[in-house]
Amino acid sequence: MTSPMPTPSAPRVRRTIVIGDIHGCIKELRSLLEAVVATEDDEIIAVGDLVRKGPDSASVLRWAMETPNVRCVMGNHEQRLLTRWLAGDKPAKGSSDWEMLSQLGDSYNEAMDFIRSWPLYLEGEGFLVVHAGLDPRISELRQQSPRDLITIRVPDGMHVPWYEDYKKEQLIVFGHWAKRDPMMRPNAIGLDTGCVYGGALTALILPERRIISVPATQEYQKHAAWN
Ligand SMILES: [Mn+2]
Repeated sequence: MTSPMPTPSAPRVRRTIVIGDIHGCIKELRSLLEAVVATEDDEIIAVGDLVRKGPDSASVLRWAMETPNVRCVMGNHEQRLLTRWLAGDKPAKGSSDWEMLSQLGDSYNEAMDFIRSWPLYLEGEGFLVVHAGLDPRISELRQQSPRDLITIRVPDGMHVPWYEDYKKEQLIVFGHWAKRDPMMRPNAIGLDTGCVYGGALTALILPERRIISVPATQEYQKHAAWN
């Protein structure tokens, strides 16, 4: 038997791997990175909400801090953490924030400073990564409100999700809205498949638009309404 000749290698396109809402699910994050065969040549972008709700936010933050090819955009949970930290509020003993603080120990301030550096969105070749989405009635990205970028689902005064009215070509990759399955449209891809609720952790590989998910190993928190 002859083995097939290796095909002459085309110039390798750098992959961008976008990862949905992690919420402290370090185990699933590690399996997902294995499943996509992530290397240091890949650009990895986390869509926000790396922390809270789940089992080990400290380890997820450490991973993001220590992996040079990882970038993150700001989620609503990071924003809330930051707001409290900047106000000098200490998390209540026994809360999950307190647990994260104790686990991070001396690196807690460093971790908060790190989160503070995360942008509200990241743009790449033909795509934009943002935690929640944007108001489709506002065409200038810079005029979007931080609140919308971080929390939007159904825009004020509208009756449908923001992406129903989003008509531009640029692909928006987002998280925040937990669904059973990734939401796939030509110009919008939603990656929050509710890992912390016992769903799955999902990655999108660009530019090929391949989806890879790993199931949650347990239901870390109850989700009121899957849809
Ligand atoms: Mn969120």
